Amino acid sequence: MRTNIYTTILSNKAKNKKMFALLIDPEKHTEISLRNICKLAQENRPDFIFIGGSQIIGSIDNALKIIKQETDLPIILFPSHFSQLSSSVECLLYLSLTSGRNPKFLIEQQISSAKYIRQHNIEAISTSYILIDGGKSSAVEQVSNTTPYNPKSDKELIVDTAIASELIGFQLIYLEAGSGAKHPVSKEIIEQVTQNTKTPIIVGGGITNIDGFQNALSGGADIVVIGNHLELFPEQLSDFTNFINLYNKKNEK
Ligand code: 1GP
Repeated sequence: MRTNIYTTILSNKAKNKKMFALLIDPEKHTEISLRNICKLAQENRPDFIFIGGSQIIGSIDNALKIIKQETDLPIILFPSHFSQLSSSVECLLYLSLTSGRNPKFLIEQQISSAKYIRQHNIEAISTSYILIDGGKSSAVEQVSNTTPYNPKSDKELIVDTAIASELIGFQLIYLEAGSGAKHPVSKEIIEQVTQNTKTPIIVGGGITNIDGFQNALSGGADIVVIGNHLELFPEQLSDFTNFINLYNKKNEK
């Protein structure tokens, strides 16, 4: 194992240190804008760079090379499809779409990629990926052909899915409102999940301001992911990193 990012996540959670992941979708960048966001990341130091996107066709190796030239931050592949796997990746979220009932995204893709992950010694962090309707049809929904959970009528189901994920042994639970969601996952849902589980929780989708960021953190998210908003306004990265640093100073054990 070249890296052990999961150990870092667990030790941060034990200290109540919240984490922030900048999501980079290489398809949405030119080389110049990719270098720019990575330089900002290197200066402002979110905890992780997630790399992923639903429209990626072909190899992510070039984007990875650029990211690694500009920053030494840990990079985690957040694949929408396991064909995006690359031997240049050191860690990935090994996602199962547990809100959906499509075997392809529950276990089949994982089986197809298992040997490759083993052979290339990639750290795979098993992640229960729970898609919650964010008010806009998401790419995940379309690609996986599954229905997201309803944030109002499926609250119990969301919590039960999170508990089941923990019982099964998933290492992370990702509460996802979908890329560019109109409504991020509510604080109430995050609270209900975190009150019923001990597994580290990732929250993402549709977070565009400090209020949304704070809601996710105070609801109990361990890692908050922002993609779209920082693609549009990369200069705001420091607002989020400054905020989480202060938040952690006040709350860290
Ligand atoms: C999407 O959770 C991530 O899969 C982040 O979403 O791009 O809306 O921030 P945004």
